[in-house]
Amino acid sequence: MEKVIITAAVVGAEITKEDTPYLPTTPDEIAIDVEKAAKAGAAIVHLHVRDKEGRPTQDKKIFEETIKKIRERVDIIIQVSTGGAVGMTPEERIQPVTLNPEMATLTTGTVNFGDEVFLNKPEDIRSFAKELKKYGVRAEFEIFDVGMIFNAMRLVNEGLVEGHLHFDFVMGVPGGIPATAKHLLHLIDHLPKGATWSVAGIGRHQLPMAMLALPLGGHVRVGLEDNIYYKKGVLAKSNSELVARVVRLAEELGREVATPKEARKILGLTS
Ligand code: KMH
Ligand code: ZN
Repeated sequence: MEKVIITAAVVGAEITKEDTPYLPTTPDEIAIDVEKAAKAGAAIVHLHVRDKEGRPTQDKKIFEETIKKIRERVDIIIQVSTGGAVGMTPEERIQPVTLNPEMATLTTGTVNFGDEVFLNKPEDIRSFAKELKKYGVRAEFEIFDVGMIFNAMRLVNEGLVEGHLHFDFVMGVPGGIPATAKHLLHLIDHLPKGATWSVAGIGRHQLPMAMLALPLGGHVRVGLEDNIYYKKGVLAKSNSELVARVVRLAEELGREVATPKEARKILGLTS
């Protein structure tokens, strides 16, 4: 089986330091945390940033500073978020793509997000896809429900997304697809041939979904963006702790963990 790519979603837009003191929020904190996660086995960092007050922002300068600090410390594939936070405008959200990161997320549909709405209009999805193409940034489709796979394929059929196709199933968001084995198999079933996939289980679903992905040949996303607990009632003390657990599970199941270089090959990021 292919080596497993572990993505560390280290910050996100929703969790605060009040929720967990272990959340990195400044560029320095994020860079230190990413280095630890990379050393633990993460090949990709899914990156959000925060302003000085710790609020989510898509500010290009803060992304630039954070990416620079990460790159000074460690080699890891940088995947910027274009999702940002609920309520941000498309213009705000797309900013980090202009920094030419290797990857960026691309959510291909609107989804209820708890009591809020994560809005992704068809026209905005197309315009995001065009920007990614323009800057040579590889998309990771963020799939919050099964219809979003078909929306992604429309972009491919329209020529707006080219090259290797990689999907991340975000499962267990209240309003999105529930995090169950049956739903995971259903999502995998609808992928185009040759595509790769990872799964990000939200909250208490993070560990079981990661465990399911490993024998199924999928890749895994973990991190404080999606889940702040190591186990019930016990906060994870760092993103690296969550990554290290997946590495141990992968080893037990006979799946080797991909380095960033190997992940680039799997994802077609290198020629
Ligand atoms: N914060 C969520 C509303 C992404 O990064 O692309 C969107 C999100 C997805 O986190
Ligand atoms: Zn995100």
